[in-house]
Amino acid sequence: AAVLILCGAASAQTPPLTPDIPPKFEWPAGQADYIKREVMIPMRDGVKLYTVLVIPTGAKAAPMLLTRTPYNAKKRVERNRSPSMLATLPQGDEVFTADGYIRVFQDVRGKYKSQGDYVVTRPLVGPLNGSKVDHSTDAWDTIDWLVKHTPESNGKVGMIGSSYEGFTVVMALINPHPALKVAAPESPMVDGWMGDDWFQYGAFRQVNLDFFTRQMIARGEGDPIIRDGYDDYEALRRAGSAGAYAKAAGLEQIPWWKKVTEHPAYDGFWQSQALDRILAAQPLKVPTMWVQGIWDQEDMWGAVHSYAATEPKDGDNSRNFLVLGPWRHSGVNYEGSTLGPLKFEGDTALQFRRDVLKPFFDQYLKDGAPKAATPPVFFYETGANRWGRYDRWPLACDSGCPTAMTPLYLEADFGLGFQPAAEGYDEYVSDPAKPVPYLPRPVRFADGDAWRRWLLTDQRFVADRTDVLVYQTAPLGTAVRIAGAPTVNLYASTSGTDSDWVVKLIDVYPDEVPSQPEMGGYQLPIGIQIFRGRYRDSFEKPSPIPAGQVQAYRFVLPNANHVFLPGHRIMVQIQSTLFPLYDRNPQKFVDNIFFAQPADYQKATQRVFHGGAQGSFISLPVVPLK
Ligand code: PG9
Repeated sequence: AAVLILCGAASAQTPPLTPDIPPKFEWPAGQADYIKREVMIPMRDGVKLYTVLVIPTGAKAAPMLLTRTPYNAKKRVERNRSPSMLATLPQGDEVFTADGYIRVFQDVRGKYKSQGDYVVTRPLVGPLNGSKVDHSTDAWDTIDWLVKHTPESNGKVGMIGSSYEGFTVVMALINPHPALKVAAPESPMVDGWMGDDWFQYGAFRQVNLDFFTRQMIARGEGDPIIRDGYDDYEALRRAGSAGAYAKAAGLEQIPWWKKVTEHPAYDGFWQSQALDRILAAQPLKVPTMWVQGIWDQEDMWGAVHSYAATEPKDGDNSRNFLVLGPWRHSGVNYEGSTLGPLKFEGDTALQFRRDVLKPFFDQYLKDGAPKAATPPVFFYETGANRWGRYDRWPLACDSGCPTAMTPLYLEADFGLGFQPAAEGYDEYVSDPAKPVPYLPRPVRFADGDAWRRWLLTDQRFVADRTDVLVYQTAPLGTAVRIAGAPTVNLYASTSGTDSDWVVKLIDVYPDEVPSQPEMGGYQLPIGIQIFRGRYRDSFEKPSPIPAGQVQAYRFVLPNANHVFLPGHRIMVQIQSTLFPLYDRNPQKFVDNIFFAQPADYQKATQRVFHGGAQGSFISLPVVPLK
């Protein structure tokens, strides 16, 4: 009987060599709580843009939330493959998804499933764009189509997005469609030369080199640059100039690379694309919340400068709002209870999205929603670890603010203080062959975690280098609060004819921090800025630095709302390289640094002056403690 049973079982079994890939597989039709509608929306020039709407089942008179992206709309609505709308949409959308919003993502023209040509941050119709279409018209045409073809909606649209997606939000604010009721550009790319993505005050951001190939060698997802070594510091140092590295990597085939290298200075190409300048010239029609991370490692310029540009036209504080949270780039859309070594009071990103952003959007998008109690400025107070609500920003500045700036002087013997110092200088040799790294080596651009927290790196890893000057106060007896943009007033000379200057404002923790022992002595950057010296008199027309002559360099550090607590010290570090994040200045004036030759790179003796009429100081936006 046993034998019979075995034979019977064997005949019903799947033969062992049956191919394991079935000719056809169908997922069970689950009970999704949403429908996905994929459409091709026609633009005014006939080009159709791929758009995906995620609509809650049974939605009626629902508001629409639109993001226009170069990063694959289809993937943006597939965080998980799930019948749950909450699981399928991005984490940051949770507050909207849970409340019945229709979510819309669209591929910008030329990327992924959209038709047309891709032009990186395509300029507005005008001198740089002879066509009839740009992101402003594409947003207009999209919104027009959405309100006419989405019966589940109430005909009201909000736009949101970070970084490049934030740029497309800003573009939609220029001549906006009347159905665009509210907007939140998050870390928007606004001025690619001054401080967003491509350059910072003229220093080129090599960290973006992979973006060229990832984004521009294919309509879909491209690949990063091929590496011939583990350490990007070494690879880029060996290559020499950014141009030499890019040439070896094949980037000369990419028109955007050529455009960037043809415009190393702040000429008309960059000036006419700077969206904060364009916004300043027209009234803001749509209520807009400008959002940014305090330690945003990619787009430190866009949100605060756009807010500042539009604020004069918003006398009654009804349209222009500013938010800065303790986040990395785009961190607003993720979990925000820690950043690097810092721990906050709860999930600051969720607090913002739930308590400020969502009621703000509801007010303009949901029929009959109450007016939100939106603070004109919502800015996390680092150090004190709490949110601050303000009527204006900044609270201290050179003119027109409630409080004037306070000079913090570099002193002899590497001191730093609020009293003018004795005259003198300190010097170091900056050697392009041994540039100061921005992260402990090995440096790998592909290391996303390191990149996301680099702006909070403990600066002790370079503080003892002979090419880094370090000035600090005594431990503070009372807290010092700053609320605005610290401004560097550097008086320095170089033995070369060109030079970069990197200035860091740092909060030095006490030697012992019992609640978090690893923070003992930590040198926490509050702001780091690089300035390319050839632009000291004109961003548009660079000029050689006269060797050995003291020059004034004035530039702005990122906005801060920070409390240096009692027992902490304020520190300033000065150096001339920040590598390989930024390309190296050869320290000899050449026509175009992108193409500097190996022989152009030379050591230079740098002198930083303190005291007297040419004494360096930082203008600090010190404000009274609450
Ligand atoms: N910071 C990225 C970027 C924006 C615009 C141009 C190039 C890069 C981004 O995160 O989208």
